[in-house]
Amino acid sequence: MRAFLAILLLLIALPAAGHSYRTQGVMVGHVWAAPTRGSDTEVYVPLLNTAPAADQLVSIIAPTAKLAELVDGSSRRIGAIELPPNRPVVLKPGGFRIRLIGLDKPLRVGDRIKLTLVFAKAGTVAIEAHVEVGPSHG
Ligand SMILES: [Cu+2]
Repeated sequence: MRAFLAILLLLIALPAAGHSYRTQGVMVGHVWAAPTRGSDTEVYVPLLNTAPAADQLVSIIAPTAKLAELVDGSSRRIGAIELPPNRPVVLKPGGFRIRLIGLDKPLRVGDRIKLTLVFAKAGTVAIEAHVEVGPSHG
């Protein structure tokens, strides 16, 4: 519960931090990705569905990768990540997350990656992931 509140407060505070996004019904917090080993990476982000009904993250458009997919905590590809109403869902290392395969160039700390998140109901939102060894905030 404490983590829940912390994340919720963080998401509310994030617009002031200047690196967050909002689409109709979903708030998107600090987006980050690990520097590459090989040509793949993972992308992590807190999401909060502010709509009254459940939604889903269904896909990612990543122009600089051959393949972008959603995976679960066992690294298995999944079709969607559930977003219950008003409950933060944090894509993080070892949990649900985004995997980018076949990047067109190596990612170094400080680089940015443009992505578009596609939600079942909330539509799409263009975002930019910061390449970091760990989240610089959020
Ligand atoms: Cu940020």
